[in-house]
Amino acid sequence: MESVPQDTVTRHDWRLEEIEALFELPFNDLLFQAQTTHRRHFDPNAVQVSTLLSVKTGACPEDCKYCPQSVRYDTGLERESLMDVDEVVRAAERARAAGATRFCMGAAWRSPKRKDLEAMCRMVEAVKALGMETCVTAGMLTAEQAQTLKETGLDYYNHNVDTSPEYYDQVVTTRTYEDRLDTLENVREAGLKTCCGGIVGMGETVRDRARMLQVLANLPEHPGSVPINQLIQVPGTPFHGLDPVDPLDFVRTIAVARIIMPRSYVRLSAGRTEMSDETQALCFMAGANSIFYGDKLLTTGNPDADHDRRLLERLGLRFETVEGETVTPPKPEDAEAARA
Ligand code: SAM
Ligand code: DTB
Ligand code: SF4
Repeated sequence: MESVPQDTVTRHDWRLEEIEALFELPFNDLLFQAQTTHRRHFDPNAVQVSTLLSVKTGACPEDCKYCPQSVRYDTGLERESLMDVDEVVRAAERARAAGATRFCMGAAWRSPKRKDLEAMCRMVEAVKALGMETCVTAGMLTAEQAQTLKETGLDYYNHNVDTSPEYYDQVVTTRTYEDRLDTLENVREAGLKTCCGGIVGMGETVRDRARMLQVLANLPEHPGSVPINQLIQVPGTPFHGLDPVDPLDFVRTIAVARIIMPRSYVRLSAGRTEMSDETQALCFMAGANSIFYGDKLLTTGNPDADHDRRLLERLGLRFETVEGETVTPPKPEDAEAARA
């Protein structure tokens, strides 16, 4: 078997066999290596906290087989037009009072039209003015669109590769893997930070997971944030009814992401409502250091903020501030008081 390097630095030349060898390690060895890597670069007891808001919901023309927002699947989702800036700001204020440092605005588009992008820019400016980090996910971007968002003050753009290049056509047919990589390049070239990850549990093999992580780690820059989502199976989507992921395999994916992208924030993303507290604890142990916080993701549920606060408290984990310090998550009554 391949020997696995113990002292990993930031590399962009990961070979598939090396990554597969990490996946094959005994669980304890893998977690030890991931935790050791994590401690070298991060406060092991700090978690970066982002809150999501769907600013334009449903009726998306793309056919992503996991997504409740595709117009092609009957998921019973009500479509909603683009939100007003004021409404977005109120949601961001609530998220900030609850302790989130980053506000991620999602729009169900293939790519934004001119007036859509202008509206998103107004949202970014207004949320930025609250002192929060901003993130947008709105589909494919041209170089000019990425530049416009950068000039508005946007910090992160989220665009996931979702899976391996080999499995991609089983997941999405309306745009190519190359399209995704092109948008990521446009985002990077504009000087925006990238948030880029994928989904586990769409029927892919362990090799596909390794390939997906290889693509991410071998990008010219490691993404600033790497969201690892567990598929949320939404009735009406083609991927509803697939076999669930073994929780330990999910933890392994987090651990490998941590080892090969040692300085990125690895986000334990969608799917936490289906995970036990113990599985989530293992994910943090494996090097996850970011979560989506708040009762909703984009259109589906997320654990209650109350539950998350208790979980983090039980684990001795604290929220990271924008300045890189850590704080105890504000209690709802404190958050209420901060709003008043
Ligand atoms: N339309 C934009 C796009 O595709 O880039 C932005 C929004 S899209 C909902 C953002 C990401 O959420 C997807 O790339 C996918 O990785 C993740 N996602 C969507 N539906 C999901 C589901 N049911 N389970 C897990 N992750 C999901
Ligand atoms: C990411 O990787 N996961 C988030 C965020 N980036 C935009 C979205 C998860 C969406 C889950 C399904 C839903 O709520 O619609
Ligand atoms: Fe549209 Fe994004 Fe959902 Fe795909 S993942 S259907 S592009 S909203």
